[in-house]
Amino acid sequence: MDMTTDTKLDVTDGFHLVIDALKLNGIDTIFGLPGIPITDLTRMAQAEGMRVISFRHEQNAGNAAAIAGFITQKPGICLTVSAPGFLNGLTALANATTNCFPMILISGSSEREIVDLQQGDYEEMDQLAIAKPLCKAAFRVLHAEDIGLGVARAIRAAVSGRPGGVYLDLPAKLFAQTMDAEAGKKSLIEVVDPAPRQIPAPDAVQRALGLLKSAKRPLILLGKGAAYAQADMDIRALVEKTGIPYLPMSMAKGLLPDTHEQSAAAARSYVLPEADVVVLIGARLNWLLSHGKGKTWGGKDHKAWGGQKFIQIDISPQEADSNVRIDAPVVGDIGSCVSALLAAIDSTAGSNWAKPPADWLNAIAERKSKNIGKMAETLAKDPKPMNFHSALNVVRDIIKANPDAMLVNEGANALDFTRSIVDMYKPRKRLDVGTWGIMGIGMGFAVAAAVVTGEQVIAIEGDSAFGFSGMEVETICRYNLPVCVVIFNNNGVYRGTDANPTGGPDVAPTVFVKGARYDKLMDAFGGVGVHATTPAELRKAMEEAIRSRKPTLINAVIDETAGTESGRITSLNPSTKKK
Ligand code: FYN
Ligand code: ADP
Repeated sequence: MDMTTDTKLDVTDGFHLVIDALKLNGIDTIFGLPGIPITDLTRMAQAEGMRVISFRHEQNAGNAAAIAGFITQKPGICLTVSAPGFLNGLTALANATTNCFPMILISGSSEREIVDLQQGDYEEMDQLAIAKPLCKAAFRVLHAEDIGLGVARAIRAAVSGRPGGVYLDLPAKLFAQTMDAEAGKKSLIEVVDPAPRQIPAPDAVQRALGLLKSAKRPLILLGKGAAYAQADMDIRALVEKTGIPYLPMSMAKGLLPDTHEQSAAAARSYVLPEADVVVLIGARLNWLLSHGKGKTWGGKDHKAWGGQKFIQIDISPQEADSNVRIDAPVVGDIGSCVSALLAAIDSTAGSNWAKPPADWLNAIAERKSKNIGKMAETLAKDPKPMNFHSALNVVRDIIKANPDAMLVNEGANALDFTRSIVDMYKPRKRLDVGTWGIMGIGMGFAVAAAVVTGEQVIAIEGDSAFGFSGMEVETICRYNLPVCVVIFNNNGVYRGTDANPTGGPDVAPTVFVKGARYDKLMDAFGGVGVHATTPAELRKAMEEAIRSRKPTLINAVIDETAGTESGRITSLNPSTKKK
């Protein structure tokens, strides 16, 4: 036997099996940060044609992966080094799980034998155990031949059912393990139907339909689950066919254009307590909806039920009754549920579906036009110094002229004012702080939005919020991404006017350096930094950023007295919170 053929047997290794498994499943981008033991993995992934986006801090890479998952319905991949890098990625993993964004945090880890005996390995940590309670599923792969399986399980866990964050632990030793290339190839799994449709039960659909028919003051609430589902046409058809007014939650803005005549966004505090039947589509009755009860919903105190009946469309069967009774749960994927509801409407009522009573629609229209009129008045003012409204009037025009642009938004006042002032025209364009109201998503989301969509990104940032991920402006410059960051700089958290009551040398805890020039941060990395003190300067700079697609950071100077404590959620501060 000729021994030379044997020694020439093709081999593969753990590094390549990870890359091949991801590629086989259509995953072409990794967000991460190189270091021991995954530096070579990032190099090899790039050599194999994957896009590898390197960040300055893992939390930002993790946020990028999470939002890439939301935009694409494919799990976003975040790759980190062991212990400290892994821990830095965990906030993003937990946030992704909380928000139902599919992502996979892949971390290198230290040697199991040493970790388990606590012998003090380099970056020793039992990462799998720590990740478990913070994500939807967690797996560890010990043998190269199981890499395909581990990746397949991670993908299924991330995107099937209610999406979420998944942890995949890859010990350092695994990467160098070799195996026969052909056997390696065979060990990989191309996941078939990773997020299977879940068809709602016909009786659940009929129950929902019956309730809807009985409604005198119906309301549809669209959440980010509805945006995630990419069932845009059917959702629009349901809204328009039934004529029911709808309220978009923050990241569902644009699912139908905010200028749609059935949008009740500008009459929010009127419709919630007045509605008699509410259809929740991919929205949870959590704190953002006052748990479905209390004064927001017309209850006599914050614990009291307002009398509404609820239909809830959700993929998670456990979501119903989490806060108040759900009279008609419809469990399934939103695409299937909405189309089943549409079909049921067609077969019972055809084109004769009775639109909601005119007095309900007229009352909403009246509130809306009053609020919109008031808003228009405020936006028309040109105060000196510039305030949130006059600055956002510019952003509003820019988004209207560029409806494909991705809008990233974080802060307190910078978040709340942007949400109500800046209309969105297309689905999944508004990316923000989500279920936790988390700060720090800004630059990670901006990078991912640019990388994944290729569209212009506009990030509207409070000056405090920006600080959490600000160093990633270097990443934005390095990859030459079309990101325009606008910092609403009012010299502090909420505003810049707090004083130290003792008169001591330290400034108040909420106050930053006055007159900070964030724009110079961008100059340092070769991007375009602009200092804007008027709406005209802001407009010019934003228009130029969009025209040139150059990385741009605009330091928009806002009146330091503008802004309230915690924006619209002041009441959640313990000193003002209701007992
Ligand atoms: C909305 N509104 C408008 C418009 N859109 N008026 C005129 N024109 C337009 N287009 C009105 C709307 O009717 C409300 O007025 C008000 O503007 C605010 O609307 P919004 O933002 O939809 O409503 P609200 O009450 O703030 O919503 C509650 C919430 C929201 C909890 C869903 O505040 C939210 O998403 N918050 C997230 C906060 C967060 O996470 N912060 C980060 C941490 S900050 P009225 O109807 O008169 O009420 C840490 O400190
Ligand atoms: P919002 O904050 O906008 O109200 P939430 O994050 O609270 O939105 O709610 C999203 C809901 O959508 C979750 O309950 C989740 O289970 C559900 N969801 C996510 N994706 C889908 C889908 N494809 N089909 C059905 N429900 C989904």
